[in-house]
Amino acid sequence: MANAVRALSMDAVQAANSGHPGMPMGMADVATVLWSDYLKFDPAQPDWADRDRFVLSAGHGSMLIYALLHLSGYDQPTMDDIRNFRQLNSVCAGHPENFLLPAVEATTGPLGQGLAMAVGMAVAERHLNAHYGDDLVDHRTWVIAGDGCLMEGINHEAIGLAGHLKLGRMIVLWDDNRITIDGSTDLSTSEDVAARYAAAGWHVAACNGHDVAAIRSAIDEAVADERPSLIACRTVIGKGAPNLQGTSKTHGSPLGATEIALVRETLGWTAPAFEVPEEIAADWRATGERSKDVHAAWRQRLEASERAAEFTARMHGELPQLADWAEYKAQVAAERPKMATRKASEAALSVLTQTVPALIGGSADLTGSNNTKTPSTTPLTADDYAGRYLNYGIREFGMAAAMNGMALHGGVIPYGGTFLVFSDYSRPAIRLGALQQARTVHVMTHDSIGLGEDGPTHQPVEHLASLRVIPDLLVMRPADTLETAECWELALQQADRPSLLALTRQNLPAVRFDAAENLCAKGAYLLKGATADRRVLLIATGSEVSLAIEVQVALEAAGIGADVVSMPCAELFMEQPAEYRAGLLGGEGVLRVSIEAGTTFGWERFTGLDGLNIGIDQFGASAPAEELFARFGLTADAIVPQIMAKLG
Ligand SMILES: Cc1ncc(C[n+]2csc(CCOP(=O)(O)OP(=O)(O)O)c2C)c(N)n1
Ligand SMILES: [Mg+2]
Repeated sequence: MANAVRALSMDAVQAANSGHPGMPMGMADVATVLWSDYLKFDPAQPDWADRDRFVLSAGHGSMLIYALLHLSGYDQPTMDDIRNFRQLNSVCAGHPENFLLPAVEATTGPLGQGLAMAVGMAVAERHLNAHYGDDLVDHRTWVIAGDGCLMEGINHEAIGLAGHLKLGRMIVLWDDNRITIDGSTDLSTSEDVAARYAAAGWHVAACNGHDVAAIRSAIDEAVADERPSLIACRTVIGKGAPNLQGTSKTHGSPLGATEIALVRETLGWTAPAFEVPEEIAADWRATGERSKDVHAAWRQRLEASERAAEFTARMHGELPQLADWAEYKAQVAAERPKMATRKASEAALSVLTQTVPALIGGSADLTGSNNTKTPSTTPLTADDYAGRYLNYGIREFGMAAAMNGMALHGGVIPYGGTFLVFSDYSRPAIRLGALQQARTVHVMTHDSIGLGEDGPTHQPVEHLASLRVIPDLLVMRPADTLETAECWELALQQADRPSLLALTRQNLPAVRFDAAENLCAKGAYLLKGATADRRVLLIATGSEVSLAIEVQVALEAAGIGADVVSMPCAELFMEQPAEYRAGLLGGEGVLRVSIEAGTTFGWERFTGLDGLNIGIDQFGASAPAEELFARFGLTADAIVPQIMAKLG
């Protein structure tokens, strides 16, 4: 059975003339044992809520999962898909993509992130178990990881979190082949990986990854242990290739026709490429039948459960009716609070976390600054998985990756906070979340020089622009308490993409007084129209919207009409019909001015090349916020003359 995986892998890579045969050939035995004896799965229903989660963290070995899925009886990938490995429109992409194959739990390829996402899946599993019981939620999270996944920095964050939370149902099978692309791992590491995992509170076992009995006993040990487990599976990369196995040559290139013929001889594998002898195919199909009864029994329990509808809706990511929400927004509109948007976020979350039990909050050790904790979100700990607030520790990347894993698991909607400037630390996971269509909400506070005294290390300048370039990520920068509420509502409604809220440390005056319609949904809207003949269009975001209003007042006093457009979310604006966009921003001879306390990069697309872009194209400085806004020219006094000069 393992040789079927080897043959499909080497033949698909050969046909594509690109890919990674070494890892699937090396881990074929371990994976076959996992599929045959342990993994709880039903190919007839890839999205069965209580299936075990399997994450191929070493995503370059994608042929391993494609072979396993095909052989065990999933509808997809078909053998034709495998023949078209790595070709345009094949579901068998170079690296496994969760949006192409239903049974691929996570998109992997950036080493280390798969394992870190699996931590989030294991958190979601325990959390839902605490709420719905063993009858409905009781599964494991399995990971296959390579040397690279363990070497990446994120591994430290991920296993630290998993060990601390005692995620005993998570088991990592480490492809301990001591080879990476450059050659032997001796070239680059002397680390005692087992000791490191043990120090993080993990159970560590080892086995010969080509000895079925040894693999079984190591997995049995891991299953029995209460801690998360790492199993070091000693393997030979490219196992079965007589001249190349054990070398980095098998890592990422086709073996070549000659070597492939020798593999067939060595393994006694006589079937032609992309054919599996019926006897072996039948054994593989039987692995896919293994959990049928377990699945049927689970389905009966679900049907008998009073909470079946609620559980199913939640696993499908449906939002409940937002109780008290309209009242909350109306109250904000009436009260017009002067408030930092991070506080406004907390206020919105207090209402939302009460009505949306799926929301799980957290922060990378900045809870008091990110304002992410609410009365409804008690701590989620190893002693109480039912809690809804994760103290992620100072692990921004690990947090964002775990949030992706939670979202992909389903049943929970994670949000997590840090300072906007540290989005640099979590960015690879923000990107992978967007690619994977995962609903997460990144709460990024202290979103400009407005944070003041902490200085340029803590003051984001280029971050808004750099985050806006990530496809399928909504970057939202609300201007006041009401816009913050609207942005939160929108973020929750994005079933298949992440959002990032950029929020201020400093207080902001209210600028919106009517809650009847969620205007942020349009991405940008006319906040305050010109009274005099319109010659200027001011476009601002977040804390600079109230500044734009000051500028408008000064211009109007000088007889120059100016519109103020609030643009909390450029991405949503770009999704509006062309007429709406042109209606809002268009107009012959109107000077368009952007105002944002960050780099001006990219604003030309809304102001045109002959517009005016007010921003900060340099690093900030350490001082009280008000002095910084003056120092960097973000005051009406500094901006109005520039507009006058430009108007001529
Ligand atoms: C973050 C990241 N950096 C680099 C790469 C490129 N890369 C892919 S596989 C690999 C080597 C990984 O070694 P190992 O995990 O031991 O895989 P093996 O060679 O054993 O299959 C590298 C550097 C990547 N995919 N992700
Ligand atoms: Mg390796």
